[in-house]
Amino acid sequence: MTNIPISHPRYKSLLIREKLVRGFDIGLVAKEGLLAQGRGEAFDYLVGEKTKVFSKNAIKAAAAMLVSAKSPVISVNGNVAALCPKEIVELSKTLGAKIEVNLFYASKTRKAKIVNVLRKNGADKVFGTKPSSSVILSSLDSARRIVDKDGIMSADVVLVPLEDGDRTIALRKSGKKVITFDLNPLSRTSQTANITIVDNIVRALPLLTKECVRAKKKHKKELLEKLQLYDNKKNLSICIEEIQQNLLRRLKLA
Ligand code: PTJ
Repeated sequence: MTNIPISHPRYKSLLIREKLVRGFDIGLVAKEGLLAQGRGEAFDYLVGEKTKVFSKNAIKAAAAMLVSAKSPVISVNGNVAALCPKEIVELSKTLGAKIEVNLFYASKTRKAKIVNVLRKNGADKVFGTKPSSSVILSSLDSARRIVDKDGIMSADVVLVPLEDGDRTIALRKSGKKVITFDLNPLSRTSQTANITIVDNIVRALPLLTKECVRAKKKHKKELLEKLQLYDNKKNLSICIEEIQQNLLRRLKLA
């Protein structure tokens, strides 16, 4: 692993990049996953590489939705497995949620490695590996259409971090609620999910778990009221406006 000096102004961002590169080297991450990380980094730069108020609002709404869910499922891909396997397992244990591995660039070997890393980090069971449990999610042509009948197919709420737009739409069409982490507020996933957390998953996932611990102590009625007040489109507009303001400030400084 490259030695990144702690004094580097973008030390944290470079560490995240290194995690991805290592994930690629050990076979967790698809080549295309490195490109996805680059896209994420660009947007992270634009939002200021911090958890903003709009991210915190989405995290609170996501916690309310996950804690109120009957059967929440967390979908894991290569990038997520490389960036935050321990944190994913922690969230699943906090919620009693299932974890399913679901890949866009399907590969049996990569799937097995991802399952392995999740198990090493404490996951008891990982769905999405048994061909006898596989079913097809309709309205979707990519490999992501193959889901587990006892995992994603049985879920009422699905957390799909770093996702491609097609599946979010297909999941919504099948009646499921979708929560995502996506640094790009303009992506189709961001625009079509019920709740979009525009933040780096590395920063925001531990915050979501903390918020779920808090939400579990609240009455369901209070959580549902909070959810009704949350407006994803409005929250995304606030995020886009903030990016615009950041850029305008730069223009004035130049
Ligand atoms: O492991 P696989 O085969 O399932 O493939 C996973 C990737 C991520 C390659 C696949 O889902 C893909 O191609 O995704 P996209 O369409 O590139 O979308 C990924 C989204 O995640 C983009 O909008 C990025 O901005 C965003 N993103 C990337 N890194 C992060 C992120 N969002 C939050 N935190 C990040 N660290």
